[in-house]
Amino acid sequence: MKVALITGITGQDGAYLAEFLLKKGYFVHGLKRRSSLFNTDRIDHLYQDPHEENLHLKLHYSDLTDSTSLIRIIQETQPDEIYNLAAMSHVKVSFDTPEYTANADGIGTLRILEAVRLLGLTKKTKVYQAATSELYGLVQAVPQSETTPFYPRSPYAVAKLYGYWITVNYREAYDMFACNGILFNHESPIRGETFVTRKITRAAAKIALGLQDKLYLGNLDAQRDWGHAKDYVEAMYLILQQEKPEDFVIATGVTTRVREFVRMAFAELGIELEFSGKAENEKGVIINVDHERLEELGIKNENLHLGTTVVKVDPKYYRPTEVDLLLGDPTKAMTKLGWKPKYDLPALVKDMVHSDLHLVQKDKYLADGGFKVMNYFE
Ligand code: NDP
Ligand code: GDR
Repeated sequence: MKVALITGITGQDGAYLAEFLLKKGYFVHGLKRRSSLFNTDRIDHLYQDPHEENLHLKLHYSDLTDSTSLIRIIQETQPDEIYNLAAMSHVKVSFDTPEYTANADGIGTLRILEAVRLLGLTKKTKVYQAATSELYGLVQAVPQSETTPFYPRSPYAVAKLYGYWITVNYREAYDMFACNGILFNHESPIRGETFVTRKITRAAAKIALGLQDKLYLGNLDAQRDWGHAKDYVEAMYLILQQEKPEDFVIATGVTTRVREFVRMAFAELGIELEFSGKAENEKGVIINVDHERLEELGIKNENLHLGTTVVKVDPKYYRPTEVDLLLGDPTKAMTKLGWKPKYDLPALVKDMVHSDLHLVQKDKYLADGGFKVMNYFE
């Protein structure tokens, strides 16, 4: 039985990857951080009581900032493959916590690679490093491929740049099977609620059901190459199954503005929006409501009036330095890995909106019953 160790198993990608590897027959070890509340929601459906026989999934307390626990766990688990997905992954938050971000995302990568080397596992253990399209930052060329120069634009991206190069260096210096997956944005129904796509799909569902009045966003002009996380974890696995360790761009090859994503999400619920105004004064206003569609979705809300502003800009969501345009060229992955995404953007939006509608319907039920429902708008 192959053994995998996933750092960041409680995150979006960690959860999908764990499910994928378990289906392939792997024994999966995962690192989780201690938190004051349970933080395993995304993998609860995979969880096995450690007292069970025939165990396939085991969680270990650790942290990417804690070398000794990483060394101990890698020694105990002797993994064939390590997927280093753990990170402080929010670009905007990295401007607030730059030092911690550098420690976890940059030096954390070194700690994993160095543990493998110290334990004499360089010939046994393959390492996947979660690199990112944020490395391209300030646009040098489009579409962005494995040979496009990097120009990181946030403490997060700078930390990931270190992670990228230390992975290349360990591959070359110690002949390790260590690879970077340069993944472009990928989303899903279990995407963190403060990333823009999930913030939008959740708000669209809440506004449709009357649990929220407005959605406040930052830069609506940013362009992103959005794919589905389910497709992207498959690429991570394929990258480690190659004969030679190499780095790969994983992307859809299509880019879309944030504003258009908003429009698509609301349209999925039968609410048509029009945007007017510029920069901080831009607004998204309801210009049509498809009542048949609302009925079909079980949505009853008398307050969805034409002319109502439901989207506004709040400059607090702007970043000190922005990444304006990401558009990936996945040719190498498609040719060498045989990787091809199953989801396009409309299918991704549909998946996310319907999942959030379902979740928000539960909130509505509670709210109608007089229970308090928390609304976090970050
Ligand atoms: P998430 O933010 O959903 O998950 C991050 C995971 O890392 C969580 O399990 C989190 O734990 C864990 N974590 C954070 N800090 C530490 C730490 N110091 N020690 C141990 N664990 C820690 O991210 P995604 O799943 O979206 O992304 C996975 C990886 O891929 C990240 O490295 C991200 O930077 C990178 N990436 C993501 C892309 C995307 O579009 N999703 C694109 C390109 C790269 P907890 O649950 O306790 O918070
Ligand atoms: P990103 O994702 O920074 O690309 O990083 P995010 O969804 O946070 O932002 C995408 C774009 O949307 C703009 N934006 C907003 N973003 C957020 N979060 N909230 C808002 O209200 C808002 N309004 C507009 C942003 O300015 C940005 O241009 C993600 C993370 O998963 C990283 O870990 C990963 O490396 C990259 O994708 C690839």
